[in-house]
Amino acid sequence: MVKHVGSPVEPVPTPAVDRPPRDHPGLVALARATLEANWAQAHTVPSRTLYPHQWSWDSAFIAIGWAHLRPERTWSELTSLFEAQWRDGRVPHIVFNPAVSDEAYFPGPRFWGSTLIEGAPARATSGLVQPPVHALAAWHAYRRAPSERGRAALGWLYPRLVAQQHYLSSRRDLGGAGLASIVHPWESGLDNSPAWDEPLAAVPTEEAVPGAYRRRDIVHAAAAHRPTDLDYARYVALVTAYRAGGYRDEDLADRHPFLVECPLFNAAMGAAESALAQIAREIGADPGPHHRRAARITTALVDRLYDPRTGTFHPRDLRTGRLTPARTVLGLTPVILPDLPAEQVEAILAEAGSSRFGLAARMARPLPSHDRTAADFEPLRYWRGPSWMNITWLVRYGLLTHGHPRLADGLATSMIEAVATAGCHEYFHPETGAGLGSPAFSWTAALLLDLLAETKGRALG
Ligand code: 9WN
Repeated sequence: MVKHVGSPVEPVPTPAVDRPPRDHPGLVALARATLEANWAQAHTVPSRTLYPHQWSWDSAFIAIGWAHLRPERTWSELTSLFEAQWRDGRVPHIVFNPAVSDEAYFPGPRFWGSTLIEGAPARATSGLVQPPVHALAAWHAYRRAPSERGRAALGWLYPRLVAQQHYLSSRRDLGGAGLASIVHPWESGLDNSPAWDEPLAAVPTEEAVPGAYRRRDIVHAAAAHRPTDLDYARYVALVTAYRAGGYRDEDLADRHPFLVECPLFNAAMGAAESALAQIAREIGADPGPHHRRAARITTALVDRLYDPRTGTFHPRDLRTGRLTPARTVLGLTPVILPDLPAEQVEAILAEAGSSRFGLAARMARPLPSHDRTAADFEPLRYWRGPSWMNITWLVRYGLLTHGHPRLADGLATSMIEAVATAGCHEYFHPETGAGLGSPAFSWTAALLLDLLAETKGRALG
């Protein structure tokens, strides 16, 4: 079996991935070594080569992993991220490390120009956001390792998490129906998903100057696995448009070429309210408003993004008013909502259990990011087919929430097997389980620890 495809060996000390351990203690040691090697003072980089700064939703997942090893780092990870929160409440999707050169990642701090924007922090950041999984992660990590330090950190985080929700549910409710819109595929976290093909195709690239920027991702990963140059031109055009308006959201509905309501993003926003209700109770605040907001978001998500004809959830393109047609793994993610109605839970189980995604108590292959039977399914390309640990973890979390432990176990086993065979890769071939992308990826290691703790290594037989 191929161990890792098309990505060079990391130039920093990383755990060996040639022969990953197949036993529980060995896998814990691999995950620990991966996270330790990616730790950078107060946060963890997703990958030393591809992503040498702090990423927003990565830090949420990574915080869960640290709860199993060094709980104080859980709180350091989340605190350092929220210290870069903007005055309007947005939590930037990248917080740049000033010690790393501007050229190490594209688009770097100079391109974003955040420090020129009023209300942005002194530390350079991007101007976009990512799925708000932080409240859920903070609560989950706290329950894994409760402590006084943890409770104090929850107290510090709580108003900031509330401000993050407020930003998303007010300034980003561009459709006016109670859901947040994303303004860039990078905000979805599933950047290159076929879900964005339609809305992205409408983004003009005429102003893109050939050679004006140099992609860094394809220095570290195989170009055939990454988004195309045309996709990048559109990504850059979207950032340029948002930046030109000072990253203001007020009149985006009139001028921005990409506005989409994403099922995962909004499911995360709803699940965040449920987690905030738990956090509020723990720190002596009122959980009531959070329960009410969670219920409103779930209702809006079902009304706006569930298609009874396909029996799954789809993103809504606000430019056309239509749901985008691809059946991607995004459609399964509303299962993380604790109050999702039984009809939609059943629909998700049917979609997940179909030949498109292959969910079962015993899974021969890991969960793909896109419909296996689709003509545009690409097993090697970023988010267009490969299996990812964080999505597997989220869907599994939802299955447990809705009382399906055997299916949840099936998902965990398939992913643990993939890591035991290939190492802590960024993503995995959905048919063979071969490792792809960065070979020492932080959220894979972090969530592996969480899965191992819950399954006690059962997956390894
Ligand atoms: C752009 C860091 C991030 C993840 C995203 C993943 C990828 C960046 C990129 O890496 O996105 O934000 O350069 O491709 O798609 O989910 O947070 O791991």
